[in-house]
Amino acid sequence: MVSLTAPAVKQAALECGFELAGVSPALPTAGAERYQAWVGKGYAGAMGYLADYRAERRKDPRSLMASARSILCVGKLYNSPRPYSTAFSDAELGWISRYAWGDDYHDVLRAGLERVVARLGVSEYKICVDTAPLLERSYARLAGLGWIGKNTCLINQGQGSWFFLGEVLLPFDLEPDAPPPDRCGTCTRCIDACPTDAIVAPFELDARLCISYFTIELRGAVPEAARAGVGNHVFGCDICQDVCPWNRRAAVTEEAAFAPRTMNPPLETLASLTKTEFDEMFRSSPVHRAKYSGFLRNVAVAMGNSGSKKFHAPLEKMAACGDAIVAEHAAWALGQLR
Ligand code: B12
Ligand code: SF4
Ligand code: SF4
Repeated sequence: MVSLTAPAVKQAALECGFELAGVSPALPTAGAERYQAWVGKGYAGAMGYLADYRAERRKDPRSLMASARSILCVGKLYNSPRPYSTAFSDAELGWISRYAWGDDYHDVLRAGLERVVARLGVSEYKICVDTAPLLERSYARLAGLGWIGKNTCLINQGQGSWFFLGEVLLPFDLEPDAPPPDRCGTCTRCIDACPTDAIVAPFELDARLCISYFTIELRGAVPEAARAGVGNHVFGCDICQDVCPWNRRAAVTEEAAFAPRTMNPPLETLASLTKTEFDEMFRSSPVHRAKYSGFLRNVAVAMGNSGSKKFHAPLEKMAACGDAIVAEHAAWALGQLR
């Protein structure tokens, strides 16, 4: 068992495959007020899990583990040495966002954090990766992992912002880290580059306008007015991070599970996938979250935005399919190409 001091706990995290590690107290933060205001403005859209009873639990990490005193916050890089979406102009290819090129991060981070607690020898703990009602960016900022950028992503001065967050709630006091200063300064590149104007103010994102929300979280129809802005994105969006100066020399992961498999496949290939082929192609990938129907919906929108007449035939086929949402988006896309 490792002696339970903050340096030892962070060292254990670094040795278990995390590039960033820091400690914050398990107490309510000012982020909770920002969050309440964000939900109050309706920015969560149809992501009911952000606005329901779990919103209350987000105010205090002790709602997840009553005995929690400290939070070990970790960051794990997923960046690959491949070009950014902003460097691509082939509209006949779909864009899958960088974080989804390899295996699903939830399992990878959880397994890494299980190794950390095993090494520490603690028996009382709670591991969180994304899905728990915990304000991950707020606590990671307090733990010194980075500052919250105007694009709302957590950015680390040395590593950039291409990293996932995970946490372990622990039942003992550890010396906390301090948040780093905001290094966005007068820059507004992310706000200016967002094609759907989803960053409605610095540090404030209206998810109802975000391509990531449309292509991953939203079930049902993408609002028609927003479809042109989605471009060739078929899963997620990287633009506000691609343009960030802190990602110009961003660090690259060594994690084999995040090695890129599917990045910018031809839209025609994606449109022809059967459900079984979709499951096979995106097995253990985050893309699965969009579900088959949602993914084909995204492909139809991207085809409509491509300006390419060669997509007439696959779109005609989609417009005649039994899935009302896919069919409606394909009909819209055909209208765009005409
Ligand atoms: C819902 C959600 C989304 C939504 C809403 C995103 C958003 N910005 O709120 C959508 C679907 C749009 C989304 C998109 C993405 N997401 Co997301 N998402 C989440 C989730 C589940 C909850 C976030 C949340 O509570 N949002 C509500 C807002 C209010 O909270 P917030 O962003 O945490 O923080 C805000 C305030 O608290 C405030 N704030 C807090 N403290 C402070 C302090 C100071 C000084 C300031 C100025 C501001 C400030 O700033 C923020 C903006 O309002 C988290 C996991 C989690 N449990 O936290 C992942 C998470 C934030 N997502 C993540 C990722 C990777 C993405 C994408 C990059 C995926 C992609 N490529 O498409 C994009 C990035 C889009 C973007 N610019 O944010 C990572 C972020 C890692 C990082 N380095 O920041 C997380 C942490 C998941 C994880 N475990 O790794 N996501
Ligand atoms: S992820 Fe894309 S759509 Fe969402 S805020 Fe960033 S640039 Fe805009
Ligand atoms: S692009 Fe500029 S304003 Fe936006 S997060 Fe990066 S440094 Fe901050």
